Amino acid sequence: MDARYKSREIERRSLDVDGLKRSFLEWLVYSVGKDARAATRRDWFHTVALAVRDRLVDRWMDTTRTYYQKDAKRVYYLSLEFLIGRLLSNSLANLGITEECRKALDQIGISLEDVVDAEPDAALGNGGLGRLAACFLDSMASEALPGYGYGIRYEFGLFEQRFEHGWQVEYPEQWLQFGNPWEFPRPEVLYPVQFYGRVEEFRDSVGEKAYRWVDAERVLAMAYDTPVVGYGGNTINTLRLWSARATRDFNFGHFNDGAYMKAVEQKVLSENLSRVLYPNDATEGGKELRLKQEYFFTSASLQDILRRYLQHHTTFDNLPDKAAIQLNDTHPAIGIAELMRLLVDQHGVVWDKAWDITRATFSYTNHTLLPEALEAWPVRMVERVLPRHMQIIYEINAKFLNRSKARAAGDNGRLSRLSLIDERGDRRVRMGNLAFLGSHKVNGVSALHTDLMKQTVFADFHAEFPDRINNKTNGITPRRWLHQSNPPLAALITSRIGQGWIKDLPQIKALAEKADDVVFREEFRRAKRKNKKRLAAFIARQTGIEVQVDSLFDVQVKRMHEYKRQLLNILQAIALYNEMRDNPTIAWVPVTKIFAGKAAPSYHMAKLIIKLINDVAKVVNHDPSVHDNLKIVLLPNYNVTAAEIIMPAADLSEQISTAGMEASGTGNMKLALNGALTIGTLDGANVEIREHVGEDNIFIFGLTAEEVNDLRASGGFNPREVIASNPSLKRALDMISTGVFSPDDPNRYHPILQALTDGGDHFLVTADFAAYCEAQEQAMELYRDQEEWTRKAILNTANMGWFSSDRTIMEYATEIWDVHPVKPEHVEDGED
Ligand code: KOT
Repeated sequence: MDARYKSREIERRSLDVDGLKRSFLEWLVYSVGKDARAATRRDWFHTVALAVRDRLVDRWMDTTRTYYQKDAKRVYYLSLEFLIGRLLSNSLANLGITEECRKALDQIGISLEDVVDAEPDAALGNGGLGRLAACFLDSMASEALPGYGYGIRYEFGLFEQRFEHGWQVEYPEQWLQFGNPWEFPRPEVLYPVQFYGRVEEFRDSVGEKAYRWVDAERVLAMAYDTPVVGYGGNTINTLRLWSARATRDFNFGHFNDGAYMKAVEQKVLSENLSRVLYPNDATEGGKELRLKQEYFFTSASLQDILRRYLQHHTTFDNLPDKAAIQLNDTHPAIGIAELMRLLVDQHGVVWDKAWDITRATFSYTNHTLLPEALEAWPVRMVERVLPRHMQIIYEINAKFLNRSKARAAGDNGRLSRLSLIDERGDRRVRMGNLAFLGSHKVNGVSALHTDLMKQTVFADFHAEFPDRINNKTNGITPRRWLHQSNPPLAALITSRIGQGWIKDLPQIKALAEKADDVVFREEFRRAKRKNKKRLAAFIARQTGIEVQVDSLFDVQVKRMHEYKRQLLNILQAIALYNEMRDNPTIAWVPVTKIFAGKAAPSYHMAKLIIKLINDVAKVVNHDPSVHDNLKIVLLPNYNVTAAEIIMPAADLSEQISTAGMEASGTGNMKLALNGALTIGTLDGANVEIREHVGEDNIFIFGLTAEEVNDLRASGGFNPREVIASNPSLKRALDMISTGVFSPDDPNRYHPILQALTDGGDHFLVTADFAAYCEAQEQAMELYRDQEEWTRKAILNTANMGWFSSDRTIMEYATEIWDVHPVKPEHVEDGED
């Protein structure tokens, strides 16, 4: 190798300031093709990202080679969503070169923050489920686990949300518009995925009945790899996302005029498969393209997994010892039928053996009990799109129901509930039942949610397989959600207890004793104040609203959904507004209510709630009689990047879902870790947060899941009576219904009022209103005593160690996957 080339190679890996600086200048000119004077912020982002990427490629390859050479058991996390956000600061922090990079850029006259801010936010997910997948990738790499993420490389991520006249309007999110420096296209990693066609029966070589799928349409799945840097930069795992490509038939065919245009149209249509992320959170659309997306990425991933396995093995007997496949909800559950198809039809494995292998390989995480989110595909659609899979599902079902018949003697209801086919109305395939049956372990995402799974949707399956359901309470990565997003608090913590907490979050417990230290409290408050100033500036930039930094920042950020009850929050805001106007002489605790969240484009009620919040904000924020003691802000386009600014600045964390409806929540964890006090119901992981932070350091209110269940079952709940007996609630609702907030259209909020009254108030907003207001008053009272508030805030941060996704992921690794940490070695050859 020539010496110049070699020295450049070494330079590419240099982690010091000079090496970084030289690299930046070289990348800017030779790859981005710009001169330093002409370079835009975006050019600098691409430059820095490419230079940083150079510094992880070697270790990435070492990691992959080590897994290969050791034939390590891998875990494959199949998820239709990965809500990653930005990667530059994350990569710098995990490689430990943030300060070196900052200095190198300073010397060129560029600010690192500006560069970081030029990165688009990769929003390949809707909310909690997708963000959890991203936290898990970080934790798997940080724990040196051989973990791969598999998903779809959507060209358009979750829509961009803007408000026009207070209404949500959706715009396409074009995150790939200017290229993505983190991804490596792998045009050679290409798998065919089939749709439609029919199944042919034939006799195999030993005269047994066999099946083949013929006359199908084909699409190719092409891989794009993104390195996933673990903390410390030693393990660098892979996120492999599939993009749809038309088959080569198109490229090589020759056509007459008409056929040519048709063929091009066909190409565009088949490549639409990976065009756009479905924007529904916890609702199921039932659209054919969605089913095709699910099968597309699952099939490509399974083909890739088997290809990797076959590099070391000749039979499939050991597949479960070498591969664990985790289904992130039922979206990839068709993979159970697909693995059966690949094993039986393509590799000649006998059915019973294939079934044992399949069940031992798969496990399934359930993320919601909401009936509208449980996937159930029309049988007629599955028959048409995936005819062989429909047969396989029937076969699995027949064998299972036959076996269960004996035990279900006399209970036909039980058998029909266990069936993979819902025979009521148009027949449907129950993907949850398929996922359950085809997995050796099934988990919920918080203790309460797992219990409810056993009692409700999976009660019959639980009776049949009592060891299958287990709990894995969610977690969040402390790297992104404290170390990276909250520099003032991270620095304070490290100054007192060292930096061990970044990798081992339970160490943060050592802060608990400092809650009584007045100096520490002062510093903790100062860190919070800095973050609040940053958020106030962000709010001013995004909305033009000026907020008081020293007001109580009361934060509810999450998808807009009736069960999450943003409505309860805004009703309390109206009640507080009225009290402030009625009692102008009281020294009110100034409050800033901060909301953010997207509504699914077809979810009219959620969109109407957005409009209501914006309408109430307009009235309240301009009313001089409240003396700026109350401000209401609805930030547009909530995403991971916005969350990184909001979470560190919150005083109060709103986790107020109808008990029993939020599977876990993870925003609740991010906020508490950053020192916000929770006001919440006993729902999802709030229950466990209370146990860890202590009941004196959290505001719990409202009906429990059991009470909700009983109240609904009794049929005796009458929201009109509740409203009539609560003057402050009645007044708030009257103001809405008489057009105080919508003078241009007084009837605008009729659907909301209707839902809360004649509609029966399914989400029990009115039932919890009084208890919620009381809890809010307690919070405001406590906030007057800044020393006591800070003490509790510190105790929240100190007691959140258990909620690290490192803990969650190690529980999956030991209790479900049986995968173990593998430390990468510098090895020379091998392949993936
Ligand atoms: C379900 C179907 C389609 C799209 C999204 C979902 C979904 C999302 N189901 N649950 N979630 C959220 O997952 C988070 C991570 O486990 C939970 O914390 C949260 O409570 C769920 O709502």
